[in-house]
Amino acid sequence: VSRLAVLDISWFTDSMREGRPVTVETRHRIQDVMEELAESSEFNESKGPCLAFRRAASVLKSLPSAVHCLEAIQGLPCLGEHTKAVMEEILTFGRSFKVEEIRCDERYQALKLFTSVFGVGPKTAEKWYRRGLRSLKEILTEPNIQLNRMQRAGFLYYSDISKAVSKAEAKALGCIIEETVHWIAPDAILALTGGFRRGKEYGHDVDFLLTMPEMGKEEGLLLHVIDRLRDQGILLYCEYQGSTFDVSKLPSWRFEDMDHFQKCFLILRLEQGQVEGERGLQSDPGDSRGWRAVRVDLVAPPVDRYAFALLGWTGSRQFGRDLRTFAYKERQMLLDNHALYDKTKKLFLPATTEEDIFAHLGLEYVEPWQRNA
Ligand code: DCP
Ligand code: MG
Repeated sequence: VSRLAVLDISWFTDSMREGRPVTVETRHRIQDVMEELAESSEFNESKGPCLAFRRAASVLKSLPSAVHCLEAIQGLPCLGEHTKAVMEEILTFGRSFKVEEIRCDERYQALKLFTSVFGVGPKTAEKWYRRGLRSLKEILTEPNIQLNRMQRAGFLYYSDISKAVSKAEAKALGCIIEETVHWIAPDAILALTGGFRRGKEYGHDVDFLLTMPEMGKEEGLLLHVIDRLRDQGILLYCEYQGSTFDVSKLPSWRFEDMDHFQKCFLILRLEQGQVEGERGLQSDPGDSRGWRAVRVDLVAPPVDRYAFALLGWTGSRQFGRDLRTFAYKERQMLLDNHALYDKTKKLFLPATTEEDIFAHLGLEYVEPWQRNA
């Protein structure tokens, strides 16, 4: 909601009128509009348009310079009629009437608010909306609403976990996780993944991958780590999911859901003193608690799947989607977070590093910081 409030693109028309170049910031604002349209399509279960708007945002993100005229967008890939029409509106009038209409829509506002709670997906949000609920307060005070454990944690830590996590905070959590994992198993393999591995300054959570050098030894590791975090008094919430990984299953190139590795979704307590730098914790001014709650994901694949999991969990979501589509359409290969399968040779292609996977695909290695599609 706060992001919507700051999204005012009227100044953009002034730049156009005065012939000033449109800055990188402009691009971010058009990207934001595309993301909002994608989100709105997602709420309407329009998968096609949703992906089209996300792809458009991604194309804009990758441009070396700002778009400031209609001719410039004509030559761009992945921009369909719908997307182009919206961009045309923005470039001509400095605003998108369609987006403005969406922003004012009661259902969109409610669904966006409800899904901002950890544990609340579009289906639950829709259900609450249909029951006439419009605010978080109404949900908490409605006697007939049964929240599950994850949603209760989502509401309890709402103000902390809806605040961005900084790089310094991610680093501090990295130290805690590393110390915990290596205290249990000194030879465990651990990696920071997600947006922070791609070099992002801020994220919504911190993602880690861990495994053991010997196959099968990773099985009890995650539960040990959870126990140890609990013993340290920093485990505020834990949702553990055991492995449902089936080695005989072919990878799915349309893979969008969660993978089948053992994992846990956590909320951890991070102390001010553990975060380096002047600014320390990302907390409200005047908040003197000295700690904040942070969302952390830990995923534990077997070591022979580690490279695939690392590639998948490093993201970005759009980069993963594009890579899987490339593998399928250009190489007749199926790629997901678990494996790579060559359909022509009818063979699983093993990989111990991400470099191996790019090599199998006949691609040059792409560094994590270049994967922010
Ligand atoms: N991922 C995936 N499929 C899922 C969940 C995650 O492919 N069902 C991948 C893509 C993401 C990465 O894992 O880039 C990490 O997931 P996050 O949702 O944490 O996304 P990011 O870390 O990229 O961004 P942020 O946490 O800043 O929102
Ligand atoms: Mg993340």
